[in-house]
Amino acid sequence: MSARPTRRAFLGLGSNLGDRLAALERAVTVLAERGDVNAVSPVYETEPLGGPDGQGAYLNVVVELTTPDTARALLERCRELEEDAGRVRTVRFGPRTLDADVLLVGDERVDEPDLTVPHPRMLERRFVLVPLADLAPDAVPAAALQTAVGSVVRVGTLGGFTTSVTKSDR
Ligand code: A4P
Ligand code: MG
Repeated sequence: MSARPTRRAFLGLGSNLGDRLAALERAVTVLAERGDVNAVSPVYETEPLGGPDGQGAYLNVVVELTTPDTARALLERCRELEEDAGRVRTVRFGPRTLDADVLLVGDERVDEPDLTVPHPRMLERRFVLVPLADLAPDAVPAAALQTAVGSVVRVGTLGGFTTSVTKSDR
């Protein structure tokens, strides 16, 4: 019997309520319990896109996994992370303790009512593309990086999961 093949997958995590850094740290720690976390991007403070006026800035990271999980299984893990963070869904794009999105899962494509992969809005969002490019430059078209919107500022790294990437230091 052979093990299921693993693929490179990327999840986007964001928080703009409460202790934002602690929420991201906790989510990465929970993800890492499965042993398939490969790398975590630097942490970026990012301008909120969409949702009500006046919401606070987000902290965002992208997490890379090498995993046998399907996109659907990863959506389930994202939902568990959001529940663990005590997220209550109110307004679409509204403030949240944790938003966890499935960005890419190898070359898997899903187009279902509750799951679209690659994530349908990722190419428009600098808060996704900049940290994704830190981990996987080949996954980010240069043209998209130029046209994507929203300011992002690198503010640090998550302890214990620092990547060796130095690109965004320049
Ligand atoms: N869903 C479909 N495809 C996916 C996918 N690839 N990954 C469904 C995750 N979820 C996916 O999401 C609604 C439903 O989308 C889920 O139940 C799932 O079945 P939600 O998280 O409940 O609601 P939401 O997040 O308010 O809406 P949505 O459309 O998912 O928004 P996004 O795209 O997640 O954007 N600005 C900054 N700076 N940083 C952020 O992190 N995040 C958002 C949320 C908006 N603005 C932001 C940030
Ligand atoms: Mg979401």
